[in-house]
Amino acid sequence: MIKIYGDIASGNCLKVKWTADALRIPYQWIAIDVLAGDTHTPDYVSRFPFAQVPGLELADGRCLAQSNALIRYLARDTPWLPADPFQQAQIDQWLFWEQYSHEPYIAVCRFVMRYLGKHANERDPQKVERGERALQTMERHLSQRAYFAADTFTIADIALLAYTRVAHEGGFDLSPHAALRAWITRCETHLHNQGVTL
Ligand SMILES: N[C@@H](CCC(=O)N[C@@H](CS)C(=O)NCC(=O)O)C(=O)O
Repeated sequence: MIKIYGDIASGNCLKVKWTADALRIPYQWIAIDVLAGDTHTPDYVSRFPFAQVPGLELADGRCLAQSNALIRYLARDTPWLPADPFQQAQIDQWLFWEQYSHEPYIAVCRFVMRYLGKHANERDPQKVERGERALQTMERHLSQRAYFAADTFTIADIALLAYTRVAHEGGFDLSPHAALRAWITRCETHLHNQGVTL
């Protein structure tokens, strides 16, 4: 059986958990406490060189890191990652964008407020501005479509849902973004129907 190393408070880890749960992939969850420094032990770093969660260990001991690489691996040969190369590239463009232009702002502002206990005013203004810009990009895209990279739900939606649905915990107001809010509900319903507990 595969092992997923994760911290349940982390959206990056939840992406992997939701994917495995929805696709009925059996796994053992190894709880890692990021704030306690569990990702920096020699044993953990020997498996996962970036010293971060999530991590995936296959039954034969091979290890893989980076949330979007993990969901891409788990969703292979399923409708969540269609075989068509161009469709895969369309999914990939959102996976890369999520890690470079969304997660570093939306997730980091949430971390600062929820885990460091800071007030919204204490967030880095540049991160706030970039986070707002990311939400606007999503709203613009979703005003024409139901899902990010295809007519149906794919791993691009999983990757973007994890932190967007809790963006308010980082001080972001989703009320002006009607298409984005409708997409969140659509994705949550879809995952719920697949048996995922969010
Ligand atoms: N690009 C990585 C980011 C992973 C990441 O930032 N993980 C955080 C928790 S959400 C972590 O492990 N932080 C601990 C640390 O950096 O020491 C991914 O997508 O997996």
